[in-house]
Amino acid sequence: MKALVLTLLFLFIAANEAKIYTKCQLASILKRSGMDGYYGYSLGNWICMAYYQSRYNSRAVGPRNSNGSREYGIFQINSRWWCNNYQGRTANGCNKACSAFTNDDITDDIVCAKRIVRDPNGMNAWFAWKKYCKGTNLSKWTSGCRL
Ligand SMILES: [Ca+2]
Repeated sequence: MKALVLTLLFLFIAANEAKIYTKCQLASILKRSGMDGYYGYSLGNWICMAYYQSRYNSRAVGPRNSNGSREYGIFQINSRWWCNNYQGRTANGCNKACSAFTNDDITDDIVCAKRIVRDPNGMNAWFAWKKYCKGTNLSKWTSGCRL
C-alpha cells in the first residue's frame, strides 16, 4: 500500500513536472519556425504572448472558463475553438487533441498558433497579448538572444 501511494505520488509529480523554456530558447525555436513577421507579427509579439499566457511552460493547463473550456500549453490554446479535450463542444479548428499541446514538442502548437492568428482577430485571440503586449515596445523580448 505504501509502495502504491509512493508510486502514485511519483507519477503525479512526473506528470506535473513542467518544461519551462527560456526566453531565448523559445525565440530561437519560433524564429526557425517562421514566426518572426508571421501575419505581420514580429517575434517579440509571440514571445511576449507566450510569457504572459503560460510563463513559457509547455505543459500549462489553464483554469476552467465559464463556458467549460480550458486553455492548453505554451500558447494557451482554447478547447472551445481550437482543440478537443473531450469535455464538451469544440470547433476543433486545429484538428488536434488538446493533450497534443501539453507536451514538450511545441511543433504542433506552433502550427495551431499560426492557424489562430490567420483569423480576422489576429493576435487579439490571446487575451494576455491584448492586455500586456499589444502596442508596447517589444524589443526586450528578443534582446540578448542570438537569433
Ligand atoms: Ca505539442
